[in-house]
Amino acid sequence: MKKAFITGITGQDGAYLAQLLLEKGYEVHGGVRRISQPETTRLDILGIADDVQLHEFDLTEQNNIFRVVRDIEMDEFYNLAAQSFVGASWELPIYTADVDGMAVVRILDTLRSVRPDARFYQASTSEMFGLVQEVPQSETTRLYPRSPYGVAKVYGHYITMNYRESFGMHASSGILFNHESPLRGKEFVTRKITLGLAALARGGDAPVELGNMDAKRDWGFAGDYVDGMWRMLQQDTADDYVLATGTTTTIRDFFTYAAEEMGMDLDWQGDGEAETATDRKTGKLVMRVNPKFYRPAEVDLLIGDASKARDGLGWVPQVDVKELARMMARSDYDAAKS
Ligand code: NAP
Ligand code: F7E
Repeated sequence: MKKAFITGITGQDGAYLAQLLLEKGYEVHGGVRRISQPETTRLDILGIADDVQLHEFDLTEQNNIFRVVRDIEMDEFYNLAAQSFVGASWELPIYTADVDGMAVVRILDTLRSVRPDARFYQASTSEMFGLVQEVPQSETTRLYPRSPYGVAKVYGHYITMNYRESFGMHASSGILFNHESPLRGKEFVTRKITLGLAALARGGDAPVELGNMDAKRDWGFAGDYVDGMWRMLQQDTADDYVLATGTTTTIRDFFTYAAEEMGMDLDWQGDGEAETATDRKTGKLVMRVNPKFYRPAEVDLLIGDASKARDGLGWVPQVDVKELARMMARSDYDAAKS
């Protein structure tokens, strides 16, 4: 039986990855931060909280990393934990640099000393492309991060590559474009939209307040993406791979797809800060712009070229953006019933 350790097991990807590895017969261990009220909601929703072994773990503590690497004879180490909210990274730049950047070398260096044969996965991100230098973006596109989050992740990405090249470690980075699900954190734009629309469809009257409606993202389903992570670590040779759908969509269009699932018929008016959407059927205002959600620097366009993952890993995403929006809106609507 293979053993895996997942940092960030209580997060969106951590929960889906744990589920996938359990299905494959792994013994699954995960790191959880010590907080006053342990939070395993996503593991509970997937029905796997009792099937994984949880360890107190914070990426800022070198001793935590050392102890789990020493005590768990893991075959695979997935580093999914992060301060993952781009918007917060301008308020927490130093913390973000530590957790999303420096912590990666803490893990790699510990693995190098204690468990050099363990395979390592680093959660790199399309945010590293930032002000994109090429369309679509692939593994060879020049990086130009636009947030403290993106900058920290660039360090994590390059140090992973460096330990692979310097010490022959089996260390891979997945450059993952946005991936979402009903388990997505509530502050990310897709989930914020589907939660807000579900509340409106259930009789609420608070419009969803959003920032930049013109940003474009390449959105896929998180369940597909964790399968890609696992595939990377099954290769004989470690490498870096983009995972993406190859389709890009504005925030406005994602909103429209989710609203359609709620039976709404939107009337879009105005632009910039004056943009609104009203449901023609009920006359309710369902979206207005609030500039407080604008970012100091924006990533305007992301669209990935995942042909290396398709050809090398046999990885093909199964869920398109419309289906994703419908899945998330339906899930939030059903949950709002109870
Ligand atoms: P998420 O839902 O925000 O989960 C992040 C996890 O990291 C949570 O379990 C969180 O624990 C944990 N964590 C945060 N700070 C920590 C610390 N100091 N020590 C230990 N654990 C800590 O993120 P996600 O969407 O699953 O993303 C997984 C990874 O992929 C992240 O590294 C993210 O940056 C990266 N990524 C995500 C996407 C995407 O679209 N989802 C795309 C590319 C890359 P708590 O539950 O205690 O907060
Ligand atoms: O923003 C715009 C916002 O916060 C997407 C993380 O998983 O994916 C995620 O980062 C876009 C941006 O995700 C609101 O300005 C408009 O252009 O959902 P998001 P993100 O920043 O793309 C990458 C790949 C990661 O690696 C990250 O960890 O939506 N937007 N209005 C808004 N965004 C939010 N959050 N809230 C709004 O009201």
